[in-house]
Amino acid sequence: MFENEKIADLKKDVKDSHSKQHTTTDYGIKVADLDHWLKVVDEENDKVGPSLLEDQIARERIHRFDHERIPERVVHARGAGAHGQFKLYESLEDVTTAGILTDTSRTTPTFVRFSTVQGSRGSADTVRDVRGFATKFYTKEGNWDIVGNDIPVFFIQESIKFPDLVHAVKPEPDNEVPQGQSAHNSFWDFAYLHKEATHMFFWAMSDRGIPRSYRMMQGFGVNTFSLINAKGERTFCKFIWTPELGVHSFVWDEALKLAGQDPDFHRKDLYEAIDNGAYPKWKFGVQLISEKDEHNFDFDILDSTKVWPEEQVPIRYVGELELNRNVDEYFPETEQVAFCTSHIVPGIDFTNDPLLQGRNFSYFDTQLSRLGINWQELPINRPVCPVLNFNRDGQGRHTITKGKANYWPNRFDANPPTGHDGGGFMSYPTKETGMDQRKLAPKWKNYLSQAQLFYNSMSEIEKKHIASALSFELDHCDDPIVYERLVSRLTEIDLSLAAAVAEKVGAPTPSKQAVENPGFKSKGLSQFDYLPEKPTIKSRRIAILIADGYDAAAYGAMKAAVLSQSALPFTISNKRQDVTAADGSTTAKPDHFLNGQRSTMFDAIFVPGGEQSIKTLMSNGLARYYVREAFAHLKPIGATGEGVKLVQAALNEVDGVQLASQGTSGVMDWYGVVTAQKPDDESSVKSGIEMVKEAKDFTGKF
Ligand code: HDE
Repeated sequence: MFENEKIADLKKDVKDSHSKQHTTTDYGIKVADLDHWLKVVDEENDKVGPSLLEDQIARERIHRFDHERIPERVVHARGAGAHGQFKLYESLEDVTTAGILTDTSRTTPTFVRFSTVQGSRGSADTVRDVRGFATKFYTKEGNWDIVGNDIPVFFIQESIKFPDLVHAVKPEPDNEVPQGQSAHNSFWDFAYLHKEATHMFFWAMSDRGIPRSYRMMQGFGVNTFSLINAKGERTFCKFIWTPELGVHSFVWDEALKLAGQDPDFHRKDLYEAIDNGAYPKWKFGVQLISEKDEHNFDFDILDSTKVWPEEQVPIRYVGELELNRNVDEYFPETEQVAFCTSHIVPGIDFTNDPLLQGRNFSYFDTQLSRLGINWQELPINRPVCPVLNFNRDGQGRHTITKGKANYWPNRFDANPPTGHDGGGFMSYPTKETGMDQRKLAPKWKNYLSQAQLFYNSMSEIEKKHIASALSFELDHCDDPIVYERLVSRLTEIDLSLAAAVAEKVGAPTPSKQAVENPGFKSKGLSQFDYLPEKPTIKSRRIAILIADGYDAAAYGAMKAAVLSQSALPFTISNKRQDVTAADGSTTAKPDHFLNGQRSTMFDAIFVPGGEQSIKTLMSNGLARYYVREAFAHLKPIGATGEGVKLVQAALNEVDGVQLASQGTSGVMDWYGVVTAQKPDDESSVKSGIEMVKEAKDFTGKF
């Protein structure tokens, strides 16, 4: 288990629920009985009388229990968190004095919480939504929070609109439907009425909205921050996380099914990977614009609905984040962790980004209703550096500060501020001009160019997925004004997309591109620009399908091969009782039976031979469906010996699939399908990436 200063700090509060120490009340007396309320009992006459209010032990238990819940987060209620560490490998001292960004010898403890936005705390993980990516760095100079998302832009430019946005995307007010998704009238009504939301809804409708894993998505600070160097110069900055494993997504059918089959899929995926030592890693990058170049762009660099195209502002990767330790208990750590965009350390500062300024107010404020005024004293939130201030009292105060100096200045000269040169936080002195007005400057009216840029930069399959996602969402809108107007918005981006969506959702087919799309593209927008540097199956889940009479040699060899690549093999059978191999002497203990964990929960499938095993599986509709469904979800499928027959039988059932080479050679010419009937058969598998890029859409056919 990984240790660092923050873990050591938390350990002061960690108790062991498995300890053999006797139970006590909350005020410390040992408890003799925890099964019965104190009552009048007449044993002689076998009669139970009234329960006594006097029982302070029972009362305390019920009191305590009655108040266990706190308000869930108003957005991002559902999440999963883990501890880790941040290492800097290149100093940014040219642009900042922040210790965490200049001292390459440091390892900074961190806590990260990933989340969905719309759903409540008990909603499903795999819904189509934006994902939160909030990082707390426990630095030597105090806590620094980057409260980001997996999408680099936001729906709105002004924070005053945030309550409307959230009301519109959350379940509708009359019937509280739907849960965890934007597929309803209110959201798309809002989206149409806010042209600036177009860019972000394209991201949310792309495959980025349904990530395969929290470990396989990027993170973005979204807002524009300032970095301040030793000379007092300011550089504008955006923060970016890029995952070592690459950016990967589900296909929509898979995500939909998983929401029912395993609503905790992402939460478990993160926990399982860390538990297995497959620590997720991200490179940390910055995009930098010097103060003098602020106005040299055709968009405002403080506008959160815009990316800074990499061709104009390259990403400089300077550090690495690793998550290497699961929480001990969810509530005190993942639920009580509280982030604030206003938590910055010296060397970092804010900007006039209006969304950031609104956020700087909102996060502290919301922690008050969730956690109370002393929320920064909670173990997960308290810094690892010394904290001393003039705070006193308030609900849930933990800190005990002795002495009389609870005000400044004081006659003891106690706890003085550092002054200008003592390392204390100094705000960057900005010269402001202008009038108090409720408006933005003209440049901010450029709403659509980057939505076009994003769409133009997608590969063909990503474009198809956007069309399917929009069709799904608008099909859930039953008010024609909503889906018809939204289709008209799409004509401002791409006419063929608008026409394809119109057909599916029942809007009139549009005939004219409403706004010219000059066809510009940019790198770093398509997911295919973020493939892992080294191809890897590390931490991927692989299902091996067997039944009684399986080929033990092939089964054992594949299991060993999978483990050697740090991937996770799971044995799936028609039962969970032991399965006996063809040789009669070996047995395997299945991890699940076919219905317990469906193909959706795995990244690939392998079917070893064994005559009897395959006979059993071939006659089982669910086993054939397992293979078919995995194929439709573009997953690699491997088979050896008689196992090939199961794959052939299953895929023969897919409408429109003609197997190129059945029977003799045993090698199927299908993307992602590798089979070998004899050990020396040649296999011709296309890489997973080619497979996805060239994929045909089989989801409607299996
Ligand atoms: Fe948030 N957001 N937000 N948000 N946000 C919250 O704070 C808010 C925005 C983000 O895991 C709340 O502690 C306003 C952008 C994440 O605990 C609240 C505006 C981005 C999380 C809040 C925004 C985010 C939150 C609710 C518009 C991406 C979860 C609970 C001006 C950069 C953090 C809480 C966690 C949570 C306000 C816009 C990301 C209400 C007013 C842009 C990842 O304070």
